[in-house]
Amino acid sequence: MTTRAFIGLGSNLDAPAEQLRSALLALDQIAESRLAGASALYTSDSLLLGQPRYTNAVAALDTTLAPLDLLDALQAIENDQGRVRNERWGPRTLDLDILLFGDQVIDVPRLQVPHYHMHARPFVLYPLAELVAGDFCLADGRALAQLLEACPFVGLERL
Ligand code: A4P
Ligand code: MG
Repeated sequence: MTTRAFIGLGSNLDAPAEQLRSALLALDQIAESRLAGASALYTSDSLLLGQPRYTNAVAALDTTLAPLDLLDALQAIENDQGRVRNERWGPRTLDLDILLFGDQVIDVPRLQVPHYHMHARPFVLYPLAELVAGDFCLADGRALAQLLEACPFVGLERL
């Protein structure tokens, strides 16, 4: 069965826009998966003081992989693009998060979906809104339109 997943992409090191463009090509190469769409790129300040500005985007990926197999594939792409995991939340060449996996709610040690905090992050919600219909709801029932209303387009720059 094919599931549409939404992937959040983020980078704040080593030419972030290029990192995201490479990552989009790599997403389309994942086994049993096809890139179905991608938002524009957006820049915004880091949530953490003192880190470089981030570039973010959201991609739609149609896949027949199981969620944890998709997570493995995403982490392999992060590693390929030079992701070094020192400190949690540290600056990174590439962060790939599974925002949504069809209408599934997943809560296992390695994977929580919908991605925590996505409902309050403009750099996730506005790019996601480019890829879905106006009445779109997250797997946990929250309406995207309401989340956008509560999360102003502040500090985001659409490239
Ligand atoms: N994991 C659990 N659920 C998921 C999921 N839905 N998708 C686990 C992906 N992974 C998930 O991830 C740590 C572990 O989370 C994984 O091994 C996986 O099993 P990580 O990517 O190594 O850690 P991280 O990215 O440092 O943590 P996290 O929580 O993803 O960081 P955030 O919350 O993404 O924060 N400011 C702007 N403007 N834009 C940004 O993108 N990002 C951060 C990082 C801070 N500030 C930012 C941005
Ligand atoms: Mg992450």
